[in-house]
Amino acid sequence: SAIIRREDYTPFPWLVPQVHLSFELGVEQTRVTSRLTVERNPAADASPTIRLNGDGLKLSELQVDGEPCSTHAMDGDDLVVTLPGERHELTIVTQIDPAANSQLMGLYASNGMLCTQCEAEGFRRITFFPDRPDVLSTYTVRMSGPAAQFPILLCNGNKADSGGDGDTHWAEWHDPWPKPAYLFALVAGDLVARSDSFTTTGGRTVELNVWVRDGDLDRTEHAMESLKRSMKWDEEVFGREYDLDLFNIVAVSDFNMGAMENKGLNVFNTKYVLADQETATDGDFDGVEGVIGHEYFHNWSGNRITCRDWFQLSLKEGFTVLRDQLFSQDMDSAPVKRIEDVRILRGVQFPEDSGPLAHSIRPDSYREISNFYTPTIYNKGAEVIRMMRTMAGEEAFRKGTDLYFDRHDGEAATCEDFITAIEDGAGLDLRQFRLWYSQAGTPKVSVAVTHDGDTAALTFKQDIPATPGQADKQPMPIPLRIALFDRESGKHDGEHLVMLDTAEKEVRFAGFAAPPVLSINRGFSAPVTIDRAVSRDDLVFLAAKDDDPFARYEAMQDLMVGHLVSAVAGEMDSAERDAARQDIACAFAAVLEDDRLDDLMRGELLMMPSQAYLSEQMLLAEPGRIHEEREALKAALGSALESQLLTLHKRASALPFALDQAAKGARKVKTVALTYLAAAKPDTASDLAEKQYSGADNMTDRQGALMVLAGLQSPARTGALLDFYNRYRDNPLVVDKWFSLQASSLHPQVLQHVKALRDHPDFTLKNPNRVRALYMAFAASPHAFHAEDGEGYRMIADLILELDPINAQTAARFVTPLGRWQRIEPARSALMRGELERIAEAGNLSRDTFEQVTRSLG
Ligand code: HT7
Ligand code: ZN
Repeated sequence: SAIIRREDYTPFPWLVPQVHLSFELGVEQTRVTSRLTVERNPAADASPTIRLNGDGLKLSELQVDGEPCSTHAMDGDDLVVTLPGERHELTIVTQIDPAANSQLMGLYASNGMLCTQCEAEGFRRITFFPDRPDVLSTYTVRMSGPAAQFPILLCNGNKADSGGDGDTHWAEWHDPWPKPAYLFALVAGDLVARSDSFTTTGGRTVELNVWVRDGDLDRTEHAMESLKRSMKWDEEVFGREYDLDLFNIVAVSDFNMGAMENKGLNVFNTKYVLADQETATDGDFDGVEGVIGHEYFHNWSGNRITCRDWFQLSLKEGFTVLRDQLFSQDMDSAPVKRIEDVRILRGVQFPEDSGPLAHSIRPDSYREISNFYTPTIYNKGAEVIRMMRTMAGEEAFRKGTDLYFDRHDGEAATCEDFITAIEDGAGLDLRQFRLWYSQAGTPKVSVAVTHDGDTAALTFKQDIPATPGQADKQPMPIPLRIALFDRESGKHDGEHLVMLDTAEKEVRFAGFAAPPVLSINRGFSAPVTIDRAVSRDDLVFLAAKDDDPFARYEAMQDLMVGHLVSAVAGEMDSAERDAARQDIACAFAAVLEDDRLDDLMRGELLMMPSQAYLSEQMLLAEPGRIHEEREALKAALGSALESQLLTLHKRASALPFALDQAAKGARKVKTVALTYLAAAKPDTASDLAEKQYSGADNMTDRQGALMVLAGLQSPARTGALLDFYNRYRDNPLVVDKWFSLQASSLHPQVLQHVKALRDHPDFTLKNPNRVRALYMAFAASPHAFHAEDGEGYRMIADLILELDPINAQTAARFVTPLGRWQRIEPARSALMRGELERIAEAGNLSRDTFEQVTRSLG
């Protein structure tokens, strides 16, 4: 398959101002009649032909200006029509089979309903069309079908008309806002809605609906409230109002990603709509709020201004992730949200940036665009724009985004357009900063502190590692928020923003009679790793005293990471190990006792660095050793702090259920306490977890307890798992949790459990949520996925081969864990590479999986 390059972009030679679509809907056969008005594009080179993309389509009829066409040819899957004049009308008829569409791209059937997913290139599976984001059209859509099977007919925009004759009914929809084909959507099915309304500052009353299957309605309140909060927040914080009279959200259970921002008709994975106390954890509630916000915010950052081409994907995704992160910060605990976002970035994006799939946030080439919906485009993309905000300040940044929205409204824009608007509106010089868009790799910043007389000097160095296709890098501007603490008073006299924009830099600060303690990258102001020689004493100091919550969290993490990395490397004798563990236990004790902390933050400070993050700190990871040392540290802390952890668990258990931060925090620390106790005192923890499980009146407590039990070899384990399944067997999202908990557990027999679960009657390769629930959880499990004999790797490779013909997008995502082979010790590395080679040799691979496997092999 061909490589598509950013530098080859040319505008499309034709404009398609109007599209009329007519769908005669059926689950096994849908007939699509498309009427396109096409005009020559004055801004492009003229062409005698128009290329209409198709993917697996059969042409039933083609007319040009009402006459059968004889001047067309197929070029692969595309339809190429020769057109003599300036303006024509094309009529195209295709027949498709939604029930056979297991890829879940284009028009597909899910649970008896019909829905679409068109981003990035799904529209070409419905009808022949210039399926590229820079072709914007106004859509009028007629849908007709059996009224009993599809009582609800939804499409983008506003409903213009509807009617019926006998058993068949129809609806006509019109979307006044020109849009690219990837934002097209329709839904037909037997659905019910929670309805509400929102009045914009401009006085427009918007009808809001959340559509779900009958029986799920009482789990939609949180989604609706989140939507209303999002609409209000975007008006207040970014000055963006909604622009239609209707906003529909539909939940579907078969979906490749989280949700999709189709104009006026967002389609969501049920996982990000349905939530109630009994079946959703606090994390699930937060996920619903975040994704509802994200898709809603796309109405401006994505729909009103879209992308010129798919290389600009981060223009809408990076910016919208930043917007949803800021929204959730404002709705919930800002410091905790920031810590969670950094944890995701470092757990997922940093490994991508240091592996064979590393790419810049504006890539130069791809084979399959679906492979570029990555943590780099999304999360690093958000961090890059967040740095602009840090450098500009909030007010000036808002001037920049206002200018961007004004200047490019209605356009298909580029990242360059965004940067220029921020430069002009916020008054920044971003010439050198543009390197963040073109250079991949996580910069490493080293810093040393020296002290002479009354002056402290900080010496910085930056180094950006080589990544595939980019051997040499240039220094980038790195905004580092820092503070220098006086050891005596435990205070600092103000924060500084250091711009590290050269390979090396020295910055001096006067007024320090003694060497200060450096707090660096506060708030995680730049997506970099910090390398510095820092004493455990200084980390303990910062862990207790730093007034920046992220920096305090970071000090706790560094304390544990420092110890674990040395322990894994075998650099510590037992006395040194004891001393390190004691320091960490002291820092934990301080956090447990600090009554100025809320429990949400306390939970973060007590969180152990993840296996993925620890592996990232080592040149060649030894998964087994990291896992052992991590568990040993947990056990040591559980032992040293047993009584405090028990007290914490008891105190937190006394709080009744509520969705406020205090109650959420209490639930969080309860399970954190259990995990440490489980490592140290499995019997005590098993009893406590069993009680927490059976007494739970909410899913957070129940799932937390079950997670702990699932990892123990205790007699209570089987009973609790069985009870959980029987309680929730009719709720697919909770059954997903049941699969995940077992696949990610600390139990030594996880491999066998996963094999058995693969044969469970509720397992299916057709539902991405279920596949991810079992196998993504498994691929993240250190001891099972990385089993020494390679069985875990073999299982993931087998899954990829079996899933690829069914759902290539989902299959390709499982290549990533095997792609870590270059960063693992030699024996496992060879086994992982061997599995990648086995996949590569299989033949008949999808473009998605082929691209990921070849890139991963390097
Ligand atoms: N913009 C949406 C992307 C998306 C997607 C991409 C490929 C295949 C399936 C997909 N479903 C949704 C989601 C978002 O970022 O908002
Ligand atoms: Zn998005």
